[in-house]
Amino acid sequence: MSKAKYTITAALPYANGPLHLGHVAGVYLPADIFVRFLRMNRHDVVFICGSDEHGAAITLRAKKEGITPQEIVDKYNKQIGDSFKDFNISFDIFHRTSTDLHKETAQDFFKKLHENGKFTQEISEQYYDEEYNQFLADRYITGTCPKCSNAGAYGDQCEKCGTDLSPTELIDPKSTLSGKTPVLKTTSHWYLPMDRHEEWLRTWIKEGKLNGVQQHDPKLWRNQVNGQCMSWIDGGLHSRAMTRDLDWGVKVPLPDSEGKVLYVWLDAPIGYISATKQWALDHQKDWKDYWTGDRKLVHFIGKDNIVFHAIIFPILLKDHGDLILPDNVPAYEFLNLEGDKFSTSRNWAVWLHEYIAAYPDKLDELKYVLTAIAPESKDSEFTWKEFQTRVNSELADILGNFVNRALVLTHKYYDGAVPTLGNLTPEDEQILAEMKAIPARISKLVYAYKLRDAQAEAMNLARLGNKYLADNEPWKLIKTDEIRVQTIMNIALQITANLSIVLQPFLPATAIKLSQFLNFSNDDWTIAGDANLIASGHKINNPSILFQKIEDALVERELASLEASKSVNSAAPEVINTPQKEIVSFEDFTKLDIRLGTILEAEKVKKADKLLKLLVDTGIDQRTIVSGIAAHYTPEEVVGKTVSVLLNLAPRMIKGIESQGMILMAEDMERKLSFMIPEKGFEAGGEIK
Ligand code: B3M
Ligand code: ZN
Repeated sequence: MSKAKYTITAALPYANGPLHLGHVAGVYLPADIFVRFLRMNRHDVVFICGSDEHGAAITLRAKKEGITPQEIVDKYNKQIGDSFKDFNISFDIFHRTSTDLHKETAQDFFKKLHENGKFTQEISEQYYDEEYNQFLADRYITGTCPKCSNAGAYGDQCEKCGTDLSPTELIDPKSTLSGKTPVLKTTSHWYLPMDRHEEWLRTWIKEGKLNGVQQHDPKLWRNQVNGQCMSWIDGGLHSRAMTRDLDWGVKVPLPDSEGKVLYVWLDAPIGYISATKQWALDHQKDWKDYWTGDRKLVHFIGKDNIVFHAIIFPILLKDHGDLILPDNVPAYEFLNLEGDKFSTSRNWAVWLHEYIAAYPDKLDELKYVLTAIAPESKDSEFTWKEFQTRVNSELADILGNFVNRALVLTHKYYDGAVPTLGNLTPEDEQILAEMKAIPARISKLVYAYKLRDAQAEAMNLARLGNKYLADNEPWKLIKTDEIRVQTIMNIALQITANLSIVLQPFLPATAIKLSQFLNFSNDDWTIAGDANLIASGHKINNPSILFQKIEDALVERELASLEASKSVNSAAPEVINTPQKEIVSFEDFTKLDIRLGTILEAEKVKKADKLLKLLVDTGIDQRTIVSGIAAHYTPEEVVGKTVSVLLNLAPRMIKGIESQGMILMAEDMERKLSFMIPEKGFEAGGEIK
């Protein structure tokens, strides 16, 4: 049987912020382990990733940072890409969805489906922000979740209960741009009629069959993936809009579609294809070989991306006609941090680039711990204390201790030359049999996407070696039975050589160190288990310590820095910095007549909770101004206050009252409005310049 060929993808991270350990543990590290293992087993494999540079995740971040979306994606594409490189994640390509190649690929894909009647065009009413002149899809709109009453649900999803939403389902919707209640306005979009696909999806997911032909082994799909998909399908699939009214994204490639772009969840997975195309161009390959025929497509993702990869993208791939569907969608649950969810906005996170900068010589330590606690079947938690315990008592005390003993004793007794294997005791036979069995057990687990257990199995080889030396105590035996010690040390060195192979997928840097120590290097998984990897007489090099113990000070420092971010964040809730407005000339500025005024009278405006009707002494006259401060001040509180007033604003009718000017206010960190005249000694009529 020829070896299976693989196209492996890791979810394209949004280029809107740095990566944290949750991302690493639940997508990139497992994907990397899987791919390294496949390469060692000589599978034909390509490993694809890139940054996801469209969608509201990008534009809202740009708004927050006060820079353009292009600047945001350039910034974070570089930062994320560098972190992946530094952390030694072995993508064949890390591409971008803002490239021309991607845009063309996504547009061609869309056009083909459109021409083949795979979309429907529907006119509907959607929420619209009149202040920003923008339709509000996805993250542009928030409101209360109809399922769990979470007040911060988004137009596409409630992050609290995981329910998939559409903006019109939100209770009390608000624009995330202006904070105002949106209005409904008609617009036309292209929809994917997912209801047409229910039947085949059901059999494909449940039985792994398509048109009666077995495609994949459904038993290898994780329960939560099957569960989420079936609950979607059982709940009935609906049409889903594949386009948006936005100016940031891949333009809809059809006439009369001005101002419309592809839905980010249509364009992003096609990013896997365009990345493959770029990689193929760079390596004189044909990208189609990686997306057609007899090949396993595997998407490593987080659980919040399941429906997009296991339902929507498969529909699109099938509609395209000639492309393969995923063989598996290994989805990870979430990793928590010290008892709380990772949160970018609250800065409750361990950022990958910060870890790398602080501990550049402890990357495998982090990989080891993240794999050991990976949220494969349920949410799990990273704590610095557990990090310390696992590094110290597993990596240092077992693996490091064993390797060090084996190598140091070889130098001491045999001047660094591998001793001869003599007669084997039954115990030796058993050790060798166990060593032979371990690689096969690891393989089985990796092919079943159980990487946590697979790594534990690789560590069992180190445990085996450590126990073998501890039980046989060659450092004592050397005084009475030199011949026996030769055999013991030979076996210990064969175990070490085997470790340099089986650890490669999980701890690549450590495996390289072992190879250097042993002066032996091999990346062929199929020879793992062999009891004669290094011949007697072979000279090894001097070892150094594999793993330094993690001091209490490190744990304390990291916990203190997390605590600090907690207090900073509770003091300062998130404020969205609005970008600077257009430049105005000095002449224009001097046209504004801003003066100090004193509030003489104040009363609530009927049927308007936010408005106060004020009578203001401006120094030149007394006039009525309607001001939106009722949520912050009672009428009694404002009477007598000196405030800044824009006098020559064109009068406006507000709730039937003519407002002749505007009170200028400052917004504090809590979004509370304050008057801006802090000290005494100012009187009505004073000019503000
Ligand atoms: N960028 C969502 C996420 O980072 C999205 C994944 C795209 S994969 C095609 O969770
Ligand atoms: Zn909810």
